Amino acid sequence: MQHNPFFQKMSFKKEEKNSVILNCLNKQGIAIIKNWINAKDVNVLKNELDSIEAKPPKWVKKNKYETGCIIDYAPLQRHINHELELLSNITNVLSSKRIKDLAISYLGKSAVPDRMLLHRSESSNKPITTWHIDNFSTSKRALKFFLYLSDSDKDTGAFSYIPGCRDIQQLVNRRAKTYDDLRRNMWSIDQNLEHWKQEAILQEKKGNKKISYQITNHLQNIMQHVNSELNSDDYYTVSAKKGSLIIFDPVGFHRGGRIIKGERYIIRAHYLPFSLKRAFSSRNELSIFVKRNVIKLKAKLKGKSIYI
Ligand SMILES: O=C(O)CCC(=O)C(=O)O
Ligand SMILES: [Fe+2]
Repeated sequence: MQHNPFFQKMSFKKEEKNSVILNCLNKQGIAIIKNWINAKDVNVLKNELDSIEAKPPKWVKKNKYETGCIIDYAPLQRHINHELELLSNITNVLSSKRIKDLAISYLGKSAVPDRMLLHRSESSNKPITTWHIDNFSTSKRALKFFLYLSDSDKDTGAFSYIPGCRDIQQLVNRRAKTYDDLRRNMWSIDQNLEHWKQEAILQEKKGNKKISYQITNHLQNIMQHVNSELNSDDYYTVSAKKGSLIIFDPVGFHRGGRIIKGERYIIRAHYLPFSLKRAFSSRNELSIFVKRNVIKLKAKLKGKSIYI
């Protein structure tokens, strides 16, 4: 299974040094690691996904779609609910020391595995997602670890990613005043490429010819392959065998492909810099954990004993 030749230079063996992988992530926003886990371990994780889908505990969020299912949980929930044996294989693989080290080197010391998602998709004439970027309410940065549990190519829903967008998109994201603005006006590729055009003009006016040229050049390359959110060729498709790990910065345009036959199994972890704001505001169970402890502490200060 061969993916687009330009992804070859972003593909590594597991033995590769972290510094080389990070260098690629910083330049391209994506790195692909072949054989991250072997076929036997893939089956263990796939069975874990199937059994949790069949009988999910209350603390996981199960989103059932016409075309499959996403199980979504914050790893800390297992601790809070004293159910450490559940999802232990998937959680361990997605929060291994190596993955944490890579996330910390890329995002800084405060990086934490915010959520884990287990995703089974069935065949459909719609793609799994349209072309988009991800925005987060409490963080400008994130890193995702996406592990294929089935072989994926253009006909089986492979993930697609446009390398080299990070710095331009971060520049463009500064145009948004609020998170709501980002979410509403800077999510799809169509919305964002319009912002890219305006940014190129603005940079030209400011005399930043080099940046303006870089934006226009990248924009033209992208538009040769992507016509709209739904319509593109397979130039940016990351075909890879089961057991491959894709690490990507979601500020670069990406999408889940169309599944013509069979099913796609993937699991992924979202690493974000930990922020207190997020701990208090998000639907992440971490917030419950922090809130509980703050309530306990306040009660203690007032001399009350409290159990929550
Ligand atoms: O399922 C896919 O291939 C795309 C997922 C995605 O958009 C994401 O992980 O941010
Ligand atoms: Fe996404």
